[in-house]
Amino acid sequence: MKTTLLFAILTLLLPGKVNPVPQIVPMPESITMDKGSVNIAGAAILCDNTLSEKSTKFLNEFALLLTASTGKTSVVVNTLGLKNSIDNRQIKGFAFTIDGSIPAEGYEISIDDKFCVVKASDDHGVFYAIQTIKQMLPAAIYGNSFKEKQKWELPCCTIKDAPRFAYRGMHLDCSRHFFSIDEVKKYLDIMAMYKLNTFHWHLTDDQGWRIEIKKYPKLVEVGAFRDGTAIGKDYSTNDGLRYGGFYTQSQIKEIIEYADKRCITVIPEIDLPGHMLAALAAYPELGCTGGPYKVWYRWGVSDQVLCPGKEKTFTFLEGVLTEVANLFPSEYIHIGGDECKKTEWEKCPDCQAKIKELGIVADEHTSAEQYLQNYVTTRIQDFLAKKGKKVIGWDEIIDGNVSNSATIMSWRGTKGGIKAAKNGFDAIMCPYSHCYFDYVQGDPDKEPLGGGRIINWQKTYSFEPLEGLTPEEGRHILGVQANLWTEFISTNEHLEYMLLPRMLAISEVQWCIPSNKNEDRFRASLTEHQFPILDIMGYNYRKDQ
Ligand code: TNX
Repeated sequence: MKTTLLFAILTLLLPGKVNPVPQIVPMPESITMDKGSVNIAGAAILCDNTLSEKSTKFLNEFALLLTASTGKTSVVVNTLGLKNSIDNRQIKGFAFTIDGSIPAEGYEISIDDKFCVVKASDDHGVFYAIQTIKQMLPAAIYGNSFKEKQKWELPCCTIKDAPRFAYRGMHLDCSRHFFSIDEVKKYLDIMAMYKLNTFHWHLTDDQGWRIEIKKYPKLVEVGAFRDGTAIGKDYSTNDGLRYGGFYTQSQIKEIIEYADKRCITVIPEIDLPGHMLAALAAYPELGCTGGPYKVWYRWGVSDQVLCPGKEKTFTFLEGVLTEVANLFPSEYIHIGGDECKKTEWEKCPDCQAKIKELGIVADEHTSAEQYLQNYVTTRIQDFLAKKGKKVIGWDEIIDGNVSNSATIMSWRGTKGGIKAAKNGFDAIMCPYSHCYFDYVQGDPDKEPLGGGRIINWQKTYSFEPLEGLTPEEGRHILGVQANLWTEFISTNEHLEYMLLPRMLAISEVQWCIPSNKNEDRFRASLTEHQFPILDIMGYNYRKDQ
């Protein structure tokens, strides 16, 4: 009896311990830990009418998740007297409000023993605050089902957070291999959890055209299917199996809406004028030789590309891009531009006549055919500008002529992005040295099939996107993206393995200020908290650290 009393007195007198820093990825800008916690089982979710309909939906979903997990009902209560309700402390719970002084996509959370108060800049800020709160709860919250003995406590603390970069992208190649609508949705789910906000959807390439275009039905009838696929890395082989698939425009709309509900913008890519064999197989008259062409069964860079010497090529591209621009609400459309071989253009009478007509002359650095590609880019860019769209292109589009206001996606290292920024244009960094998730993550003999270079998460994590730039030039770097090409990836299980955990590493490159990055802290977070979350959510990932 005496000891119990002594123990009780001691507990009251001794100062409690400050909570450990929660294992959140990407790490917030600042976290100050306090003592104590609040149990959020059955907590009310208060908001005021500064919240948009979209943000209120986020809260409703959060309330459903809490109810399902804790077994006690949480509801959203819209209260004009938000401040009074919090000050009265009659109930415990959450309180959400919008505060325009917080930087875009940012939020502030302060948790004491009764309330978790969230101030957010905008819809993204509300959504990201919820993601952070979920990561502060036990991993079981991701199971979305009742856990009897689970404690649902949030540690008392103060968090201030906003992203370092506005563009936080993840790319997916659905041409080389086709991924179903459900698989794409699962991909978007994991992106949203780690605060990525742009999905770059690679929809066309030599090996398959994946987007329905009503004006050109053969693009999917013919272009979406190939008669076989090279086996592994031996391009001389062909498994002889018909392979393909495409997304209808209504499925595309479904994906755009699904992404939007997770604060993700979908940017479609129509890769031109190279990487177009699937379109040429459908409409051979758009090529220099007229074909015949076949949807490609192997990987690599084809000599067969669109013919810019023929006006009907532009009629075609404008028809395709009109439907694409109408379908996708994104500010940007990606027009590819990578790896366009010029072998056919050099021999093609139409291309050569076009070069003459345009008065193009080669110089010591740049061939006439390269300048012809600059002409294609500018012409398509002008066309899309009239539709209110800006363009993004792979860094090849500034080979030759840089006087082009397109946003450059720098993949052949960072030099393309640096060149763009130094010339006053915007760029997104996705160098193959750090951001190519088609490459293997370890010893190629032990890893599932992938590209030849080794990029483990540590390598991705070490990327500094503004290296080599002055602060002024750095402002032109909109952000960072990782690319997942799928030549060697035919199943969703393999796709997730290549994505994870490298996408978590890129999320810190995109979100965190450099001084907040810490490989040891990140590694501990992976093994102790993030991997259990991925397990609960049913993702496949590389476990070796
Ligand atoms: C280069 S990156 C490509 C893709 C390939 C990738 C394989 C880029 C713009 N083009 O067509 O899939 O390498 O790593």
